[in-house]
Amino acid sequence: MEIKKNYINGEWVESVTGRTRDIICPSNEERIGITTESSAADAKQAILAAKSAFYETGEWRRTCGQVRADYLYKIASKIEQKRDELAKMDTLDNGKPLREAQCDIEDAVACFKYYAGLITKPQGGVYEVNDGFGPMHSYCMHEPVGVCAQITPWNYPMLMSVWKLAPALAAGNCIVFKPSENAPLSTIALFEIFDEVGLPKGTVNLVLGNGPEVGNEFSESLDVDMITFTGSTKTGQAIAKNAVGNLKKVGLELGGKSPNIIFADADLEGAVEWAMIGIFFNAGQVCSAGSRIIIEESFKDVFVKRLIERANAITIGPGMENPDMGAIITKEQMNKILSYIETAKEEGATLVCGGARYTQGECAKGFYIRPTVFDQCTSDMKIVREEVFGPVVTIQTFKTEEEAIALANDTPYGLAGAVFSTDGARALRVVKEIRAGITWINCYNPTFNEAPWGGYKMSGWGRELSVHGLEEYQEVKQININLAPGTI
Ligand code: TXE
Repeated sequence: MEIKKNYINGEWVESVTGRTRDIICPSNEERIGITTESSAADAKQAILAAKSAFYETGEWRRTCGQVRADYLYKIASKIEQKRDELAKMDTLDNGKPLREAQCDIEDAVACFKYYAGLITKPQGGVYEVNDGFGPMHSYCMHEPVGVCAQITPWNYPMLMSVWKLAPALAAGNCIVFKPSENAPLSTIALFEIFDEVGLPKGTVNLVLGNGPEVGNEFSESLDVDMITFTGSTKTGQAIAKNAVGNLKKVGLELGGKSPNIIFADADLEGAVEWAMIGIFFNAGQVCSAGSRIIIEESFKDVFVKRLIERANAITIGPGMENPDMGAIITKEQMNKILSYIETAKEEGATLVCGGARYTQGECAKGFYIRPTVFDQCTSDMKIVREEVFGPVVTIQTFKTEEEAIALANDTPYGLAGAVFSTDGARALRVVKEIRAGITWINCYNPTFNEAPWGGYKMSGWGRELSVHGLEEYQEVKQININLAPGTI
């Protein structure tokens, strides 16, 4: 099996450590790849390559927006050409159903195209300044931040990489990138595409390895101007602390414990189907997962009965066979989810569905968990307070609108939330009160390249996607010109 290498300054290179890492398929525990395993020294080399490309050569940042857009369109079309291969890679690496991986690849193509289009549109502005200094012309322009370090998780291997790389490249930055060591294969293939389209040397650099070695070097380095990260809140906090050395810009997309509020006047079938998408899609390994169902008391019994019927009907299996739900990323994550389930039982939550590892048939190998529902939950329980990141949902009830809002906001997180009701004014009123960055009414989880993605509170800093996602990777410079006669 070929050892996949780092990509530094336009060359594929092995880590100085000589170490390697086996990449394991969570669906059957088989080895599907080998990567080089890097250290801080490799990360340093990549950072120096990006620094030199940005500050010395400056080729990428000096290209006009249209030229960068042309590169981004070429990248999008190469991804499109390799769509089947890339989708299969994500399915094997992550365990998700093939159909979902195919959607991820389509979204990745659309994301590159979106930022290619956006970077050719007007940015900046002209200001009407006071004339205390004589006649002046004042305007501002957007510039790239510089060397951007980017670190991604394993739940959407290709898509999370693209959400970061597309806007950062569009803005003209040079990049050092570390994908999750648990699912790096499609990102390596993406860097092969970058190589094929001929991005200037040092513009994009890939370092394969773990968080404590490579990730730490990225966040601590005084040569990195910005770090963006998607992953756990705990690691996000560590990154923010490490980043203070040179006060680099920090973008964080972290965990969540998002409320899904359901009123008694909601459409039953619709609310159940969306609630299922909210928590069982990608086996619940979604930062925005609707992991807390908060339902009007009078509607609970009928809703929970239907939810259990539908959850029990979910097919589970290897992603390549396109089941409803695939595997959990690693044995560690699976055990972590199982331990949350045990704690919930001990704390008095009522298990009404699932609650165990799934080992039937082909699933005897691999890491599978049955869709799990806990009823009779209270806000003080660990299962309600902490991110499980698996197919586990809690049920709490309310009698009044105010109570629903209070329960929804009783969390340190603020990533997402939803309201289900056929009373439009009420749905709008309640969604306005949810302290979260991403909200839905009568649906759960639809995501758009055009709309900003990110959290309040402990769910992070900054936004990805949309025009806001581009601006995260830009500095704003004001330029004031003296218009006094004879000065220019
Ligand atoms: O996350 P980590 P893990 C949450 C979810 C999950 C938990 C643990 O609750 O159960 O995190 O998952 C890199 N400096 N989310 O352990 O450690 C690491 O190599 C710099 C939510 O996988 O945060 C990987 O590339 N980087 C989430 C990335 O951080 C470090 C998605 C994510 O790993 C580092 C994934 C360090 N010190 C997990 N330590 C979401 N928001 O979608 C690790 N990393």
